[in-house]
Amino acid sequence: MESIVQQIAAYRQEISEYQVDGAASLEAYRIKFLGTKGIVKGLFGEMKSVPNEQKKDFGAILNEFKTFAESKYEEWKAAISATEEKGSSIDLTLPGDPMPLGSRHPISLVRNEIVSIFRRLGFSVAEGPEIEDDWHNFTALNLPENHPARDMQDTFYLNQGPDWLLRTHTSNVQVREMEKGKLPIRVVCPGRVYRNETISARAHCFFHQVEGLYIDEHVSFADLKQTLYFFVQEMFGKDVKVRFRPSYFPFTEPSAEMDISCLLCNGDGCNVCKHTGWVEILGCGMVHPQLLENSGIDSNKYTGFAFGMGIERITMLKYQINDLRLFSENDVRFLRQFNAAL
Ligand code: 2NL
Repeated sequence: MESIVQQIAAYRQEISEYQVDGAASLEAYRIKFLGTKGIVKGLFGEMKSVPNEQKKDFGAILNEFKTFAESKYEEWKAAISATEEKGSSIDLTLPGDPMPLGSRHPISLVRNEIVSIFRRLGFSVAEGPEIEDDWHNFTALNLPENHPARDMQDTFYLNQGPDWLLRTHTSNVQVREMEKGKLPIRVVCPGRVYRNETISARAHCFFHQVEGLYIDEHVSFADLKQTLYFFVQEMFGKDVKVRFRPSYFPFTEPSAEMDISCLLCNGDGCNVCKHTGWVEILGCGMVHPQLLENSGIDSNKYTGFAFGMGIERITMLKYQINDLRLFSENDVRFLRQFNAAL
């Protein structure tokens, strides 16, 4: 009997050190110790070989061991079912946590709208560098050496030297298109431009433009007018009226500015149109022959028109925004007011 009692003590030690980490190891434990051919059953079988006077003491030791082995089993089983219950308590049918969604910036919305109108007319989109050299920003565009736009006061020059600057318009992209020498050209060029201005409600050191360029044989001022008239009708509605006023740009000849009838007062006169009934929305003209020649295009064979508009200006008209600074302050109370679509 001594040796069996020692054996039980060893089993007790084994159970104390037993690692149960899930249903499989728990079942292995049950089979080994509590199963019909298990250790506890086996020990009870030893009862018959124990002398009668020791049976009572042995029976007590055995019962105590059996209770220990069974209570361990119940303990582990409860722990496992508790973790399983926790797992299955996740309700997979509950709606998920909402993902915070931003909204598109009004400048992006209006730029996309402008670009998509011109795409429908067969224009494609071209982009180019914001850091530009003097040739592509000024010289190729017929801006003479002494032109005020070239002044340090108006243009951001880079420390690298007088040849490098932040573009003052997106015309640099169109110059690069012309230099590629592939004709006809029909592009719109959206992008950010920079001017050295004191920041106020009406001016900023950077803003956004869409410029357009169409060069082919027989392109006329009538094409220019009809293209821009179509654009205005798509952008502002069929009831909007347009008018062209003569103007001057070094890169176009003849040049014009286009007004639309005021959207706010319908032409009757208000603050936005300064009581004229008209608001200016873009500049345009026939590409100056010198520009074509600068890029190696035969100006006797080809003609073209070009235009440029400020996206901020169009956005302010469309959404009745009265301060340019709102576009770059990133105040979510302002930005949230615009549709996330598009
Ligand atoms: C305005 C006026 C304009 C252009 C931009 C242009 C570009 C090339 C050739 C000829 Cl490469 N013209 N661009 C022409 C007329 C007016 O912009 O008021 N923009 C905000």
